[in-house]
Amino acid sequence: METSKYFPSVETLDEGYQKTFKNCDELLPTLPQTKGWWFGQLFQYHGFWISGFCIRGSMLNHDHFKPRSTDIVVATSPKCGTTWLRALVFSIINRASFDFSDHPLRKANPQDLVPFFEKIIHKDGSTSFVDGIPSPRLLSTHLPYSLFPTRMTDDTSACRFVYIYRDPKDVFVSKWHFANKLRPKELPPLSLEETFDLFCKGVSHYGPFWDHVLGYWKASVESPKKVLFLKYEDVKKEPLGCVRKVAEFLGVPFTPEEENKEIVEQIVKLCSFESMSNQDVNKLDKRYQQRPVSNSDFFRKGEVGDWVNHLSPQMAEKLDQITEQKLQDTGFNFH
Ligand code: PAP
Repeated sequence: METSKYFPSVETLDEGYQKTFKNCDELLPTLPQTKGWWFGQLFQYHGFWISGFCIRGSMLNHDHFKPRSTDIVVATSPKCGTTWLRALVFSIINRASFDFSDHPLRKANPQDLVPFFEKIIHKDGSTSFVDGIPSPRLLSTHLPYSLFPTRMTDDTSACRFVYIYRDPKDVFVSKWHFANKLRPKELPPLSLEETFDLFCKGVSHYGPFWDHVLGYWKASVESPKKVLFLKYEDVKKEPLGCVRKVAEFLGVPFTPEEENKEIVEQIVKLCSFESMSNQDVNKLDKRYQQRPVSNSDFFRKGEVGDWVNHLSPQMAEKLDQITEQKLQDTGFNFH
């Protein structure tokens, strides 16, 4: 795997970490593999298609991460509103610390304020970086709920997950655009049709999409104090109500004084697509950052229902049918 690019040499790590690295290196070649939509391979790990790097992140989490009761995890399947939810949760939790006119979200992309868990857990080759983040830690993940250790998911642990999902037709379209932006120039663009087939078969980063959503939905039903389950379309329609709901869930409801000062309204405005996509930091191109992805790649249209501009009626019907089949007898309904 791509060890040397990201880590100090494995031999310099503590024995426990070396063991996890070795286990991962031995496991990956035994798993079913396929090409990712942009670069790298995806491996089928516990039913989900995940990169080798993020599988190792998940294994480090299992073996070494020490959760705190104050941890807040922003969880999503990719392209369901990760950037938006990171911004909302960050501004809700830190609302007393910053002035809205000079807010960190005006100077940093949400991924720098709410770091990507399965990536930063490798930083320095051990969990030391993530262990050093002061409480309350805000982390973001695409990992399915079933991949978290019970010490994070059982009722004795107080860490919380805020999850957002979205109409799979819009998710697919957003993911397809993103994949084509990220694909190396020497590769041909991904056609809508071939990518659509992959998505329908569940072969996409952290797919199958439906299994990801269902995992968090079940957890939210079983443990409503641990997992809050939101829908992108609802946040679009009722942003104020959703922000209040998140704040209550996180144990920091808005006070009457804050309501009088219209703090909820200011959070919604600051985190809106219009405001965020117009911040200079979010217009940055990857050539000016040491990243494979530009900040601007996370802002495309931010609309509900853009799928009508891309999918044929047959494609839309097929995705709706898959959704219906996947949800049959689960008690969950996307609408
Ligand atoms: P990630 O999971 O890879 O981090 P994520 O942020 O979920 O990406 O997806 C980007 C999508 O969220 C884009 O959707 P689109 O392609 O349909 O346009 C992006 O435009 C949208 N998005 C980003 N920021 C916001 C926001 N503040 N409000 C609403 N939608 C947003």
